[in-house]
Amino acid sequence: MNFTRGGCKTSSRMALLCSLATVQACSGPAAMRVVEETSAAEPVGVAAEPPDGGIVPLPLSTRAGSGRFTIGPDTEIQFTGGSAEVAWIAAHLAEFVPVDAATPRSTRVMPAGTRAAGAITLALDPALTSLGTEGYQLSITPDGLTASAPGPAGLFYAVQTVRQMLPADIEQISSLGRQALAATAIEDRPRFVWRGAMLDVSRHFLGPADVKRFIDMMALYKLNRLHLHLSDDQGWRIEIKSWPNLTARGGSSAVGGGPGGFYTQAQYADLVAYAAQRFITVVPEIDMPGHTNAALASYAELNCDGRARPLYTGMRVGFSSLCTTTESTYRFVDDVVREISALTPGPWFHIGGDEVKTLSAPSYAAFVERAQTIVRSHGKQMIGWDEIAGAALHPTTIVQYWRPNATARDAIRQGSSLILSPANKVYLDMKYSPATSLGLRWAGYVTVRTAYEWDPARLLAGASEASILGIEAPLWSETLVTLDDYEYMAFPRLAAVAEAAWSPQSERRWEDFRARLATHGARWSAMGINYYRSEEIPWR
Ligand code: IFG
Repeated sequence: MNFTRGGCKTSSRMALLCSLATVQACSGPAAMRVVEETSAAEPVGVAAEPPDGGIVPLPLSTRAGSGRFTIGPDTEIQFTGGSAEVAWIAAHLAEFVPVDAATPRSTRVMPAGTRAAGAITLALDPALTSLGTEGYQLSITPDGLTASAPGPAGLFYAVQTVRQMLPADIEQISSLGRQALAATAIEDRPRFVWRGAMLDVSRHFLGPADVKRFIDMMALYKLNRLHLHLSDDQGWRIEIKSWPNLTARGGSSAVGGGPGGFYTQAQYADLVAYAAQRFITVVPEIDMPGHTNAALASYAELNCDGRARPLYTGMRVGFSSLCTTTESTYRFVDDVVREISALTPGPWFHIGGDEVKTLSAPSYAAFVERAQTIVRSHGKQMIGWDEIAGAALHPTTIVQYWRPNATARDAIRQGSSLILSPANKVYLDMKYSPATSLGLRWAGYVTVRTAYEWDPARLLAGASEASILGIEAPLWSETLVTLDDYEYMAFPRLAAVAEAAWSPQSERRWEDFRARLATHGARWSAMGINYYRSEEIPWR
């Protein structure tokens, strides 16, 4: 019986795998064979050669070996470094390793330290410091497959690489024959540390299960930052216990007047944990002082005239602002930042700061500086859209560059680190072409090639590689309602962004990328991803 991965259908399977893995983890270095009861036999044979070199993002270095390593029903997965994290990664890999339909198999644990020929080994090796915290080595020979990394993130990324070497149909849980992997030696590590996507869950709300599906898709491409745009004019999407009306009223609507929605604090914490398990750090954004109509509609005291605003379901921007001259605003900011920061293990809190048209420059700068003090008082580093560079920024504050015709001069002058989100290259709510029904076009049409073919280190004069943390692709949801809509706009362009953020600039070529990406359409179909079959890619 086949059923696709992702979503609740497979969570019971994953729970089984994890429980087995956790049991193994406490026995130190262990080998485990994790299989499950599968239904009626399907032919066991050697599957077609896995897609040759279809890995995205392109690894730092790949050397072909000779011969092949066959993964079959008897292949053991062993892991060393016995942490629960590594055990989970082994169980995660076990989801993609072929299982034998012939006979149900129980779990077999090999004595610690026994290396069976033909085994898959995941090994933590702190000595591999040259690979950085996210790098890994992958050695595939006829005798076995070994992934080594100085930290668990590298092992997780090695598994994503192995996953992409296996045929697309491993993405569906079905019994498969033996899989042959070409002998290969890979050494890999990312160019940039910030490889992200942003979900605007405010214009339209996206439920927790859909956000988890999106996280699964991000993980396949080694993305590691999920920025959640949790508030805006049209909706407040996270429970704040000290200001309950923010969700009771501010969370009750959306663009177009739909029902809206919000995450309880427990649901937000669960999303943060789900992302962290896949080495993705959640970055919460509460946009301020602008883009705040949902809050202004929820509490009269946040408005300078003391009158609560009506809910807003349109698509205009720039008309709203917290009242920066009343102390209740700063009590509000402090309470919101405190409650969300307590639920957010990641080091960052994003205050937005974009498109404030109703404040003078000095009033805006004074607000940003006060918000910065509040964010830091709760132990977080502040991030803001590039307008915040008009204020005096703390050295740890990060500027997220988005406006194509801006220069980020003030940010560069202040020596701020930058996240690059140029709207004319990575705003995934931009239409692919005039024929794209979803999305906007104020920053121009963004083709897959546009999203791919640029060098982050040469985008902004004065912004050298050292000041660039990396890239983040926003998905604004004025016109996106369902997960299908997000998937349509995100794929294939998010894979292009992932490679631009991970792979060496000198090795990146559009023609090579599009040929490699051509094999991913079948994988996305197997995963149930509603991707855009761009005519730029020779899908196969
Ligand atoms: N700009 C606004 C977003 C959204 C976007 C849609 C930023 C930082 C246009 N601000 O991008 O709220 O409306 O493409």
